[in-house]
Amino acid sequence: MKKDQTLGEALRLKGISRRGFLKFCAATASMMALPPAMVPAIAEALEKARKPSVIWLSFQECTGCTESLTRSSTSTVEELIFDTISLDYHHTLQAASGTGAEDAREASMKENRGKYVLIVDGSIPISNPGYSTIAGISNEDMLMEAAEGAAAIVAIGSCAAFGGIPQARPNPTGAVSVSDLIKDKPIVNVPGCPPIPVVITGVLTHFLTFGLPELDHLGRPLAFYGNSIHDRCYRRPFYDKGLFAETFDDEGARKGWCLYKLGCKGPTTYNACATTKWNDGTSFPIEAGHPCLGCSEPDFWDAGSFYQALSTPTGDITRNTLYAAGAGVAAGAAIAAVNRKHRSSAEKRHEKVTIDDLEKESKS
Ligand code: FSX
Repeated sequence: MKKDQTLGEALRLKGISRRGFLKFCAATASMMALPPAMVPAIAEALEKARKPSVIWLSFQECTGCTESLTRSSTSTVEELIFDTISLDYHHTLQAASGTGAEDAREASMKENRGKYVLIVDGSIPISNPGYSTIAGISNEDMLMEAAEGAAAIVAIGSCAAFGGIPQARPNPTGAVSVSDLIKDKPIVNVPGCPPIPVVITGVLTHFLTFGLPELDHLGRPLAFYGNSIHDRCYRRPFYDKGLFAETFDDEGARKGWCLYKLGCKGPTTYNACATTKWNDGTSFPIEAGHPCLGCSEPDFWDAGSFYQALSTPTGDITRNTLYAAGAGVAAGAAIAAVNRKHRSSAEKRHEKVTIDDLEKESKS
């Protein structure tokens, strides 16, 4: 894609049909919790968008976030849109290495000053600058320099968003999150260990079309983190009826009952796993029979045993009190009420619109 080419032009050159494009816009609207009436506006904004420069820095992490993004089994319009950003620096994906790669980063920061999107994955060690360096530059120095000229920062993964596993007790490197260090730039947190690929591309798409998305109190886009896993879980009716698996091989487990008593953190975890799922919408951990670990919440690694039922879960006091009083139908209903307050516009994601409607609308 040429620098001055719009995204619409680039997608047409790649052979994406108008129908395929509108289908993607409809899915994007639904994913971003925007009403169907916004689809033509998304299509128009994407048509005209020019590729932004993106600088991606990886610090203390396992590369799971990049693996998540690149492990899509089929070629999708989301991937093509991701192709059409200018990924000017990503030390796992770039072809350049050594001084060539660092020169490209410096040149891109200079050329796109004030306009580039900075994506960060991994936490930043501040106990000793030598714990993690790239090209001899400490993670902290590289972050501060790159953040200064960025239009916005996206902290991908729980490590960048909240400190993640590197920050788990005893936190030997003094790991901190991006927002612990940067206070004067818009930061979007996209936690998860790793985050869902379509959530990463959804956030970038939102930025391309309408700028920064609406965020929750932890800086997460409400469109993806506005509901708890529990609220959208297909096993939820069993919870409401008090039907629980007690072990991994009992009758309840075989019948697909609720995993709450096996330690599921779904009630206190906000993410889109139960709706977007993983591996191109194939499944998610709870569907595979494993409790949610709560990986998109702060301190998930230290929050308690993964296999012990929540009794005093993290989260607001109302939920803690309810769980202390015992789980059941009444608690489930009350938790749902608490969660509803958290949701805001995310409710609108399930409104439906057909592709034929959109084609008609775009022609009129
Ligand atoms: Fe952390 Fe990501 Fe977990 Fe790993 O980059 S969120 S350890 S999946 O790789 O940062």
